Amino acid sequence: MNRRHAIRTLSALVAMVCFPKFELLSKQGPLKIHFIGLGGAGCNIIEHIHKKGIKARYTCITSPERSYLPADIEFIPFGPAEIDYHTYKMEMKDYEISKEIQNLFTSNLKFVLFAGFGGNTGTNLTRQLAAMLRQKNKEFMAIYTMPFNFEGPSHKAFTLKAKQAMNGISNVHSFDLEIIRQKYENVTLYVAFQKADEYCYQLFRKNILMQSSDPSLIYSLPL
Ligand SMILES: Nc1nc2c(ncn2[C@@H]2O[C@H](COP(=O)(O)OP(=O)(O)OP(=O)(O)O)[C@@H](O)[C@H]2O)c(=O)[nH]1
Ligand SMILES: [Mg+2]
Repeated sequence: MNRRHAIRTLSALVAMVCFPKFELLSKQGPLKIHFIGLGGAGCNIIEHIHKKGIKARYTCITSPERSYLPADIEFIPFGPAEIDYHTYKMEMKDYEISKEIQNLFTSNLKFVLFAGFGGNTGTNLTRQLAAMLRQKNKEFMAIYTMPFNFEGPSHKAFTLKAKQAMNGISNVHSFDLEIIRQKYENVTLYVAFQKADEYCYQLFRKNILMQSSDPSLIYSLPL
């Protein structure tokens, strides 16, 4: 732990001891954070975070439409609504970013992008948007999962290429789904993905708490 980190951790501890929790909670407005899910998996991750009751801005960018989303998760359709697995090809490509998506990034919130790497939408959008946000000097973080080995070598190769393309960008964190498989051997895929969504949240939480100078943030981000 470096000195800066130690001071932040200490301030957070002092705040926890000195201020009654209810006092801090009652003063809290929405966080200055915009969670953005890219592709199917990315949107599952932000839905998981939303269920924790964290007040922030949420946007889901995927296809097909998710008509059941809570009113405060904005939906932007993007990518194929249906996939033909016989002809599906993963490829590094630059999408045309619509005005609607570009307009999301005009605010001064901190953008947190989530995706599961493995499909075209989430993988390519994360790579493109991270590069765009860096170029615009926006505050952001990107968190994505790397696919299970059983998804096949072409998934691995494609996602590694995208990962390498983001190598020079700081504040990008990935999590390998194989860790879930090794840790929880006998769970269904549904449960494994739920665990993965939680890991992504924890990765975000750990990093934002390390970077933030606001010790009360710890109360807004449940464990
Ligand atoms: N964390 C998490 N990962 C998932 C989930 N579902 C799928 N994945 C992983 O995410 C990868 C990408 O899947 P999707 O998000 O459905 O793909 P996409 O980005 O929508 O891409 P398209 O093929 O263009 O629709 C998969 O290869 C899986 O490894 C999920 O619910 N949670
Ligand atoms: Mg999709």
